[in-house]
Amino acid sequence: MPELSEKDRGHFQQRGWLVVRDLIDASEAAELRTEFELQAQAWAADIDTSVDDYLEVVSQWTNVWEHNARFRQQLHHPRAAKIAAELLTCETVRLFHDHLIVKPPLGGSTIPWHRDLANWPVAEPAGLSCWLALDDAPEQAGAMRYMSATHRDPETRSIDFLNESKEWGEREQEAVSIPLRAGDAVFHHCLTWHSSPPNRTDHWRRAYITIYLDARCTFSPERAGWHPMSDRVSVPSGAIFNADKFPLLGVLKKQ
Ligand SMILES: O=C(O)CCC(=O)C(=O)O
Repeated sequence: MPELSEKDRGHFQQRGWLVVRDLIDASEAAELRTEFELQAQAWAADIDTSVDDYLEVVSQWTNVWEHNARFRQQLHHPRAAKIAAELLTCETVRLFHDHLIVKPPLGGSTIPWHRDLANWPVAEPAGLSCWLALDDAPEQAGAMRYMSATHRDPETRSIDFLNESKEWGEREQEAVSIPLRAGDAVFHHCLTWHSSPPNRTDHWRRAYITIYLDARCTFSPERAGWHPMSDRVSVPSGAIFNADKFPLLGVLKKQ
């Protein structure tokens, strides 16, 4: 029984993003927020600093699943991986990496327009992100923005996040902002241009993002510049990713 309707799958194919309401329920979102707070305290204690000082400086963490059992459980959420496989029209998906991205009250920077694949050491355009809202994320809180249908545009070189931003000119008006409630998720294709503004509310904006690849995707370090995941790869260029660091997550049909 598929998780998504044909209409949902068609929406993703056409626009390059899809909102899935209530991927997790309110109590699961609250659990993940508490777990984040505990984990942030532990990370701060590791470097002998207060959690408040730590969170003033650090706002992104990758491979959270390796540090925290509750996020590991979330990673294995059966619906999320199944939806990813349905959207990628493949039988099995693999984790590329997870990350937590946090924008504090009245803080966080603009994440400039970019496409994910341009920065990944992955050969095939067969990946997507599941951006799961842990807090309500209305437009003013730094909600995700997309340029619909740009996943169909030709591939482009990577954007240097610190020094450049793609300007859309008048086309900026076409950008869609995706306000979410805690527990909702938006899935976006690895070629869809996206960005997010700073958080202008007095609430936290925390998101847990899982990046899925079609399990057949191959390592291509030549394709992107330095990427933090490349050090975790133990196979040669052109080979399928090693499952110890890039585990299989969703199987629609055994291969
Ligand atoms: O969380 C954000 O503000 C940006 C996330 C993003 O760019 C991504 O998930 O690819």
